[in-house]
Amino acid sequence: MTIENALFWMNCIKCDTVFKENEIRYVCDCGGLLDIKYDYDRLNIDIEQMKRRPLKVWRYRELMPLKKESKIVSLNEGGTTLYCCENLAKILGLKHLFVKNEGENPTGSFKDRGMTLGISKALELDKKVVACASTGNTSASLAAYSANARIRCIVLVPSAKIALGKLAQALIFGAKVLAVKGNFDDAMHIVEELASRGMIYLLNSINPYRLEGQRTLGFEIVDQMGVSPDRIVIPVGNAGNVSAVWKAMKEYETLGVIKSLPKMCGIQAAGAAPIVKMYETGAEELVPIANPETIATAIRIGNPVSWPKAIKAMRESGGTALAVTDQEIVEAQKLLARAEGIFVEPASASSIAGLKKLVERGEIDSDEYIVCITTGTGLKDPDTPIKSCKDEIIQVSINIEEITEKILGEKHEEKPQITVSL
Ligand code: AN7
Repeated sequence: MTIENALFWMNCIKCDTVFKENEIRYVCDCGGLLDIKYDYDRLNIDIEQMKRRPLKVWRYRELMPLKKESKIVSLNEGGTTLYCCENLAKILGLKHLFVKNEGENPTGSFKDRGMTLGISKALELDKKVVACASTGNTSASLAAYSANARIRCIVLVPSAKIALGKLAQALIFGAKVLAVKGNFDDAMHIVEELASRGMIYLLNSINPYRLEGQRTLGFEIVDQMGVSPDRIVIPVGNAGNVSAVWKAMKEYETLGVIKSLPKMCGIQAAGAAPIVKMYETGAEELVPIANPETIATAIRIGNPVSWPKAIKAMRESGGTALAVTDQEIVEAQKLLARAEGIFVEPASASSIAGLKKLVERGEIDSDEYIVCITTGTGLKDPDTPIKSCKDEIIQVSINIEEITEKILGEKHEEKPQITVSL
């Protein structure tokens, strides 16, 4: 179904009901999630012209569901590096491995891609108060874009399990920070209720506009590589991002930009892996995990709202869903840092840990072109690396002999050794 004379509209993924683009709603009456659909014929999309613009989120503005360019709130997001990781590829026995490092975004995570559009849309819809529940990065990003847009921002975060750098960002950007005595899922439930009472404009990824901004991550990967990769490995928490990237790939196929599609591989932490469970059992409904637990606090989520879109992405693409343990995450964080010089947070390292596991299971062909998405910078959450590397600190006195001995002594290695159990 379409809406007459509209360039874009909202569409229920479950029952196909359509809603006008400016209707304030996050789900259909049937409970289904919403997607943004476009009338591509009327959008006048000129891919070659887009490609002449700088690699940034707003390079794709004809494919962004915003009517007024004057409403754009941008901190110069997108255009992150796609690293060709030859060292890591060699260690894992692969030939073509890339890392798309989303930690390079303005507030240090991929969330900025969604927030630039989400906040612009909030202004276009004349919303004055925005809010989200967050494990950290969403709150940091929403707070920054709200500050720039000069609108009120409320964030609900789990009181105990949030990386300090993320909390610091939400605070310094002037958001009203509510530390909920509960986990992310409890906070999410509350903001959904506040939204249904009309108190706030909700900018979690259940808001389809936010995901439309995030899907530029997929467009960028293709524009940087010139083709679609064979496989995209991506961390999964609330399950919005894997859905957004898959949507981008299918749209690029529809628009004739790519001929093949990647397999989408979603990685969850073992203590918070309800989508993996669903994938493994072939279930049609998600069974939430009551007390999710993982060192990767960003993806410590037991009841991800976008699961119907995410499971579709993995199943439709012929991909997979995989769980990795905290230990595997910590090792992968170290491995990526030491092999390539890229420092990512634990949740992001889960994509590397997941790839390693897929290789070990023989599920990957060494010729494949693989992109791992590292979703956020490691700098916001120094606790984990400090703990995992603390035994490597060498305590010394202010004594040149002692220091010389330590440098040249038994501990000396010609170059750092990367240990992998392959
Ligand atoms: C670094 O900030 O959910 O599957 O509230 O911060 O789209 O949820 C963060 C999620 C992966 C998972 N990597 O993405 C939040 C939040 C990092 C993240 C994810 C998050 P989704």
